[in-house]
Amino acid sequence: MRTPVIAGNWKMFKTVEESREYFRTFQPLGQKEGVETVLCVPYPSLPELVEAARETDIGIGAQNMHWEEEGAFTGEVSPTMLKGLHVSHVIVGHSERRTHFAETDESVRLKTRSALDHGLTPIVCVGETLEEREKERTRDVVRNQVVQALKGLSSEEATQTILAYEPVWAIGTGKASTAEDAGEVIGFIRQTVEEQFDSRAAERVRILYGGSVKPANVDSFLDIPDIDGGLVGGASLDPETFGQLVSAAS
Ligand code: G2H
Repeated sequence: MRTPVIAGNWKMFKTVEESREYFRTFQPLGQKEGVETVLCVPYPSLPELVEAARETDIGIGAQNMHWEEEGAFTGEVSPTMLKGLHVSHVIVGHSERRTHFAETDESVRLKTRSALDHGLTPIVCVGETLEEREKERTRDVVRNQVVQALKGLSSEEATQTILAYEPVWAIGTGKASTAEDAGEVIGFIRQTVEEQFDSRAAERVRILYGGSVKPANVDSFLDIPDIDGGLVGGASLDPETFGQLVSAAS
């Protein structure tokens, strides 16, 4: 009943020219029956890729945004600007932003609210650090991040978000969580959504796993019923590899 999502997060990689080149190869590979494919790319590549993806089912997303529509916020990009480009998705609260750019639960909440208000699908990232996992705080940390991010939304709005569980220790390290561990935390996130909203929201909201997803391990994640797809960094940078991940979900 939930359409799987395979979302690429290019992070700070690829010039506009490289993005154009990538998309030429990726376009036929990225459109598969029954899968929602999204590419979240650096701001400069957005106009080019939105245009290239116009006649396709591939969504083009940003990796961050400010929550205000405009203002004196040097270096920031607003939801109105993204919407004006026909961007469909935006990653919110990625751990790299929480760690390196002082993103807080409150800014994540404001961005999630604002994305929905502007018709953008927020991909809201949560996940514990290695230290938190070792102290057995995973559930507390993840529950708190989910509850704070979705605070104030209606049940229907909660279903319009995409959540991504990305254990920080598995990001870009090549060391993925086991599918069982990821499935357990994602099941717990679904339960948290049920407690915060209702069972309908819990059944409908898509929850992805992120952290060193690659062709060799993607099936193990997709086999877990609670896991609705992946948020993919490194393995999304090559169009053929990323195409394999989309195929795996179809
Ligand atoms: C986690 C993920 C993409 P990678 O950050 O969001 O990156 O797949 O490289 O671990």
